Formats: sequence, structure tokens, C-alpha cells
Amino acid sequence: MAPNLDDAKSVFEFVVKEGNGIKGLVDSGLSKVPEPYVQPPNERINKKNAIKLELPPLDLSKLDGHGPHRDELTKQIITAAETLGFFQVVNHGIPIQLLESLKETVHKFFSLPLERKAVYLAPVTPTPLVKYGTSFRPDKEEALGWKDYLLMQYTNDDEALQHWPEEIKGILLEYLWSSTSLVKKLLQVLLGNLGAELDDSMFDELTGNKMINMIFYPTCPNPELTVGIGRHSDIGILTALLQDEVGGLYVKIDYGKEGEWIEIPHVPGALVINVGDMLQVLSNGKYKSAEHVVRPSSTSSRVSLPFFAMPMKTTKIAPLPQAVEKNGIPLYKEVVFGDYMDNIFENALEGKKPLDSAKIKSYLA
Ligand SMILES: O=C(O)CCC(=O)C(=O)O
Ligand SMILES: [Fe+2]
Repeated sequence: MAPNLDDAKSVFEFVVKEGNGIKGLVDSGLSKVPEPYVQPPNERINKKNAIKLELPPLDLSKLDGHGPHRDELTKQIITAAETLGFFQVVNHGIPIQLLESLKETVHKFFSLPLERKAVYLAPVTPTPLVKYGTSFRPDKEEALGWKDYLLMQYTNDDEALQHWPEEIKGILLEYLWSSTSLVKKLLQVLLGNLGAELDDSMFDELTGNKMINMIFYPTCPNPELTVGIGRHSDIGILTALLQDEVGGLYVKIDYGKEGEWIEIPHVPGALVINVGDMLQVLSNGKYKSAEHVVRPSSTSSRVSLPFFAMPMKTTKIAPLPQAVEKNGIPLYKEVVFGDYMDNIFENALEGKKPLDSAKIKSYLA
């Protein structure tokens, strides 16, 4: 039954509990964002204060050779990780056709009738590896996010083939495998620069916990009042993100004017790469996990597919000795990744607060 849009409880019941999602809300017809989705002014993104990032994407085919092109690219990757913490890559080894099909897959999945999606709602899902939902922690958030999602956790191929939804598991596994190789190449460069060699067992420790999210941001009547995903940084090592042509991903600039945002534009065929909190810790603060946020669009629905490469839950992450040597003192405490992650998923998003709590206090300015 259609919700009473003026009643927050009725909206929550319809969107969150019944699993109709924001998509169901928009499909049932609405002319303004319901009250539970109105963000406090300081959480909204004012497009007028945002800059478009006109940086050219990095051409990863240059990594394959040796010589000046490779060196130049290596420097660009390192500089991007040290400054904005976000960059885009092309010639990344993931077929463009696969990327196009992935975006279509997200649209198709969210167009399925409610009962096909609602089976994966958290209270009833037949597997902890697949979760369908909306916003981030609807039960804990002051204002909800304008997004629906299907989150897939990867343990191994057999379990993914057994538990991920039948019609999408093949293409998602292809994305997962190819993104894993991409992340490996980038991590070799980034850790190599710190003087650490990435062998297979270290790579597994650091990225063995993988997730793919299929996100659907329905068209929004008042994008100036709400957010798709609130301010957060990604918690793992590296994220590879496929976004469609709609745009709306904004990254906080850590340097320069306080509160300024940069929009990461859609670049055909490119993937967005960003540094996660655990890479910031490993690098002793050299690489930056930037705060980011998504603003929905008033004219079009948007889809994105982040692939999160994260440490195993039991992995202890601390600044690498080679990274500490460079600036003398460790800036972060050791973090057991599973604890860090559980804490994030237990609470509403809070920007970079979780990472701040891993800082060694006596070194705080
Ligand atoms: O949809 C996007 O562009 C970003 C998604 C994101 O930041 C996330 O899922 O962590
Ligand atoms: Fe993110």
C-alpha cells in the first residue's frame, strides 16, 4: 500500500521495513522529499560551492612497460593518493563491455518486482553474503540517505556461486576478479613507493575481504535537501568504483578552503579509485582516505558499483615500519580490521571520525 508521505513512520515502514526502497517511493509518485530524508543544512551539498575535477584519467596501460612512461604514471598514482585520495583510471584491463553490462544489470535488478528483492532484506535473507536495503543504517540515522542497494560479500567462488542471486552472480564475479587484479597493480605501486614489497600472502591479508555493492539512486525531487550517501570515507584498502554518466560524487578537499567539494565527473570507460582508511593507516598518513558524499539527481536515476578491497577481519593493520621510518613516529594505533568494520556498520556514517579514533592521541596537533 502507498505510504502517507506526511507521516515519517508510514514512510519508514514502506521504504525500509517492507523493502520498497526509495525506488518504490518514487514510483508511487511524490513531488517533494519526505521529511525523514531532509538533511541538516551542514550535511547538504551546495553545487555552487563545488568544483569539477578536470584532471585527466591515468592511463594504466603505461604500467605494462618499463621506462619513462611507467615512471611518470607511477608518480601520478602516488601523488593522487597523497593529495586528493581519489583518481580515475582508463585502460585498466576491465573490458568496457563488461562495465556497460554491469550498469544495465543494476537497473534490471532494481526494476524487479518487490518480492524478488525483498527476499534479501536483512531480517529474512537466506544468506549473510547478500543484503538488500536502503540508506546506510536507517534505524540509527538522523536523516536517511536517498539510495537503495544490494550488497554482496565475497568469501570464495563456490560460496558466491551458491548464494549470490542467480541472474547476476556471473557478471559480478567477473567484475570482482578483474577489479582484484587492478587493485593488485595499484597496491604494488603504492606500497612499493613506501619500500614494502607486496607478496601474495600480504595481498590476501590486505584485500581478502571483498564486497561489491550495486547502488541505485532514484531520481530525486529535491537533491539540494538530501544526500544519496552521507559523508564517509571507505574503510578498507582501495575501492574501485564504476559510476554511470549522471554524476553526483563529491569529494572533500583536505587542503585549501574548509568545506570545499570536488565533483568527480563521469569519464567514459573509466573507473574511480579511492584510498581507504586502512591504506591511510598502513602508509602512516601518507596516503589519504578522503571523505565523500553522493548527491542524487533531479532528472535521472543513477547507478554505481563500488568494489571494496578490504583486509581480512583478523588482520591487524598498523603503520608499516618502512612508512614510519620516513617521518619518525607512528601516527596510528594497531587496528584489528574486523573490529573497525563492525563498529562502522553498527553506527550512522560520521565522516572520518572512525579513523580519527585510531590516531595516537599524543601526536595530535
Ligand atoms: O555511488 C558512488 O558514487 C559512491 C558510493 C560510495 O561512496 C560507497 O558506496 O562507499
Ligand atoms: Fe564510499
